[in-house]
Amino acid sequence: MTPKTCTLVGAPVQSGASQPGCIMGPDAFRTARLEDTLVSLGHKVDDRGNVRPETVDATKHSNPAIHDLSETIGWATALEQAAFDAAASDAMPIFLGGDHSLSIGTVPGVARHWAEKDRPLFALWLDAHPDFHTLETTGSGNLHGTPVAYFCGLGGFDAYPPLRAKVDPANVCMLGIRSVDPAENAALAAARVDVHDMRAIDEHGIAAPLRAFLDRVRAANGALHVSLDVDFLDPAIAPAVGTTVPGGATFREAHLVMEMLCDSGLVTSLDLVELNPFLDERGRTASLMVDLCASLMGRKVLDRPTRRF
Ligand code: 5AB
Ligand code: MN
Ligand code: MN
Ligand code: MN
Repeated sequence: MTPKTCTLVGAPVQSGASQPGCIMGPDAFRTARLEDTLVSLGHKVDDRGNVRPETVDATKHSNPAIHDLSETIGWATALEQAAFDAAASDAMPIFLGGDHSLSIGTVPGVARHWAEKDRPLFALWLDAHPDFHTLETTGSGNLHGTPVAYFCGLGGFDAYPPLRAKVDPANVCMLGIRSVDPAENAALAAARVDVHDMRAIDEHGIAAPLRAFLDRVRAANGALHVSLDVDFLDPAIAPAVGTTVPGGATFREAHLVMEMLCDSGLVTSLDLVELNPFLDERGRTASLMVDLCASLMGRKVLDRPTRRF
């Protein structure tokens, strides 16, 4: 793949999850040699260190389950600007989480950049969960369950920062889904999001829906943001996450997704999220996430063009 400048943006957010630990995520990715790995693939790396959240006034919501709303808004505000700046430099921003509430900032930030360039933003959501709750429907009050509904412009987010650029829900594709709450199920159907649950992947494989989505991105001259939640992966290979769900993507399914994304040349930004190093076993999940990033950024088994059958 053509060499890029990868801009690393640390986002040690943990206010959106129920268990502490994601605060250590960016340092674990650095310890697992993300930078050296990208350099060995021929890329330049610009590590901008960690973002710090804005301070916002205490905010209350009528849903009593919600916790850490002001802190999460503070992160989202700072990350929206950091993501916009990182995308504007024409590099490849890689956001190091942090829990998935960081996408409340990163996706709108890159969407604002691409809106200015008149290119539609598409999003590939690799996750066990659709993260499609609004502030009204979340039962756990864990705000890492809300980013997609927010950046797709659904109602019920008066407390979050006003969206400067939204993502059309028709431009979102989800793979690996296997835990959906009833309110999310209804909202996903109404918004016509392209959701592929693990049952569909078992039956048809993971390549077919991804290929169809990438064809749509290419036809629209779109930009593509990829959001990789550790719990997309099967917990047997990726234990370091607070929200494990059995029956996730295998090692090869996950690498195949990354290899196909690499071949497509369409990916313009990436979130690596939900890594909780406190729950890891000798760094194996952090290392697997770095290896998946390497596949996305050009690591190949054979040094020759991919054969098509
Ligand atoms: B994650 C659940 N739907 O709302 C909720 O890990 C899980 O970013 C959300 O995908 C999981 O609490 C959020 C039950
Ligand atoms: Mn998630
Ligand atoms: Mn998840
Ligand atoms: Mn999670």
